[in-house]
Amino acid sequence: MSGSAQRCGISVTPMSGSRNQVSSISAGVASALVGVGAAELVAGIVSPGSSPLASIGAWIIDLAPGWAKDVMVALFGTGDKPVLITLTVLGVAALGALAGFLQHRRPPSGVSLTGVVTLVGVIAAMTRPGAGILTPLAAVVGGGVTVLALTRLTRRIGVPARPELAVRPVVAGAVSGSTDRRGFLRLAGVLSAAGIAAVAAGQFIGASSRRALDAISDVVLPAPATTVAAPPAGASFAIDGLSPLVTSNDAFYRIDTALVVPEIDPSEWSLLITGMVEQEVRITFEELLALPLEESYTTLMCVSNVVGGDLISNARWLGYPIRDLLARATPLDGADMVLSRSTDGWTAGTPLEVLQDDRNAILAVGMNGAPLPAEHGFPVRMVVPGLYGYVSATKWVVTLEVTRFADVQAYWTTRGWGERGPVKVESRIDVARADESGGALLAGVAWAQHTGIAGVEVQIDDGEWVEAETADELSIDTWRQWRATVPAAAGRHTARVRATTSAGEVQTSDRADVLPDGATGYHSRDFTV
Ligand SMILES: Nc1nc2c(c(=O)[nH]1)N[C@H]1C(S)=C(S)[C@@H](COP(=O)(O)O)O[C@H]1N2
Ligand SMILES: [Mo]
Repeated sequence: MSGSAQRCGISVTPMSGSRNQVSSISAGVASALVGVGAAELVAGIVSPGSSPLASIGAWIIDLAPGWAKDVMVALFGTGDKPVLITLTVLGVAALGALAGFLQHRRPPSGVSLTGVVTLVGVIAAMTRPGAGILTPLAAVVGGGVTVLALTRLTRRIGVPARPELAVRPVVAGAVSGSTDRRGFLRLAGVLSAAGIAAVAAGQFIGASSRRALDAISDVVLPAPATTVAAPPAGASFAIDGLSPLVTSNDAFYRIDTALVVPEIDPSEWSLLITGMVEQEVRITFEELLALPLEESYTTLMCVSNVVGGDLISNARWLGYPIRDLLARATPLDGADMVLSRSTDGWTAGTPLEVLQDDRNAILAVGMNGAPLPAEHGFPVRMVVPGLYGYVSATKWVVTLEVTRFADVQAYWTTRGWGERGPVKVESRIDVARADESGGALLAGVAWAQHTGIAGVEVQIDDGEWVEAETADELSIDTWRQWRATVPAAAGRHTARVRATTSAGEVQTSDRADVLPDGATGYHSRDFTV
């Protein structure tokens, strides 16, 4: 049939059934490919970990039987990832074909199918390690674009071929004459190609930042020049429900303003020490790793930790003293603050003297024997014993500007939080329950970083304060476990705890809110004997 005779889309014979089917299937494939392209672009730009294709692919890998994985590796070697992506794209196209067919036959069944596939994409992405709040975005955008394209395209195909509709004038713009049909197929083809190009672009964009993430597992930390002894057995009580003395990286609390975790290629990272210094100093990751690194235990905590809260964790850090790096730059007289800046612009203002005294204020590269996890500041962060995180613990740190409190304000200080942020002595009850003795078992942690905990007392209801047993001190910079077995009659009780620092300061019962510089007050917990 020659198409040149018909141009204006007016026809009394709609496309035959099989032609309509070809069009609807093409529409479905094109919509799916455009959608997946949009999804991969979004994923590549926003967070490569959320690529729905890669997540579904990874899901398939997880679910696939061992032999299937072996076959993949045998057939494709290390190229199995692109192959998997290609296969998944083909699968999406096949689902798209089905959706197009269904949407044309029985709308909105194609849209429903798209919804289901989108949901699978969201779930696959959300269940990957490191999923964040932006993770579902890519799949949702992809699903939305697919639905939009699918409904628009299938609307142009006219009606399903049924005998009673054989002589029905087609709606304006519907695909009818062969020219229009060709135009339609060409449009579908262009959309499909654009979709595939977008998938490739998304993978390409994502790959560069994924390289940074892969870099974490590539980092080999040097042996510490100064090691810290393993925690003595006496520093931990074996009590169910008591916070472990050292927090695992996975369980470590996380607080930051970063919607998208900064991804830094360590080979491109450097730290600049600038501002009120005799000479600027720049140090690369390689140079930092070559320095004599020191291990230390420091308990980090957030100023937003309410009494009894869990925004506090303890780790064994590996890093280099900031004091020694500052010495290279030689701060000028009059400077009293170091404004540390993260790659994403976040800042903390730390008293200069705190970074120059003998405490373990470090540029940390290691956490519990591993490189820093991305969420905890990879490749380099600050750790400063004795200060809340918001004035000291800059993750993804790239600049230390020596300056003055009078001249600049850091991120949270401009928002009403205290300028200096020394930690306050606090204690927490993790465990309060009846025990075999007929009384109650209480246990928890107490902290006053860089001062140390001398003792802990507990109180049942409004009784006498009694001394709790403290575990051995790991370091004055870490929290300290405590436990107590106390007599308690049958019934409901309230337990309270308070700590005394090594400087003799008794924790105050005055309740203070977290704003502006940290909560105070006694933690209490109800229990029944
Ligand atoms: N770049 C950057 N670093 C940051 C923050 C941030 O928002 N951005 N938050 C700080 C705060 S308020 C705290 S309490 C600690 C928390 O560190 P963590 O997430 O490793 O526990 O990081 C600090 N470092
Ligand atoms: Mo914090």
